[in-house]
Amino acid sequence: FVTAIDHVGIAVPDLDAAIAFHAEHFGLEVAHEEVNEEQGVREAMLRAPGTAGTETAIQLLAPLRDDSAIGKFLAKSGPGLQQLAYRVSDVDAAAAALRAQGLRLLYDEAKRGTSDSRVNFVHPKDAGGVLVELVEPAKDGH
Ligand code: CMX
Repeated sequence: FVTAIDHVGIAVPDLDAAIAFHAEHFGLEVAHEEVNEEQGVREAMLRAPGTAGTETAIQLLAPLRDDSAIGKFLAKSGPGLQQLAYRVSDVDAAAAALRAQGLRLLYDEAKRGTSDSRVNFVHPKDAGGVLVELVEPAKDGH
């Protein structure tokens, strides 16, 4: 059910500084930026220049609050890779299939992710130490 590697997420303390770093050293461009209050993040999706928009993105995640997932990750592990996100066509079906295989999903119901996508997560302890996000893009292709 995985159709692509959607993005790799990096926890950062300062979003603007991280955007500038990735532009200066790697030439990555900001394709999208938003605040997700429920997830407690300010985030940006970065892409290589000239790519159409469906290639794997780098997601920079900065905490809005210390008690958010990213705030806690930074306090415990410091800045760095926080998640790997697979694109799926149906997040509910993907979550159900993984649950049936005995993996723990973080949410009973999918939540809102970047650009009105629907997301769920596999617990990192059930996925080889990697927080795996499942992303079903919004139907209107946001
Ligand atoms: N990657 C790998 N391991 C991780 C991890 C991560 N991102 N986050 C936590 N862990 C590990 C911890 O180190 C801990 O390991 P030990 O028990 O060996 O010390 C274990 O998982 C459990 O951690 P915890 O402290 O009990 O749980 P947390 O309160 O840190 O929560 C998690 C962990 C995954 C449940 C939480 O980060 C979460 O709900 N994540 C999903 C939401 C999210 O990441 N939102 C931000 C991004 C939003 C977006 O992508 O749009």
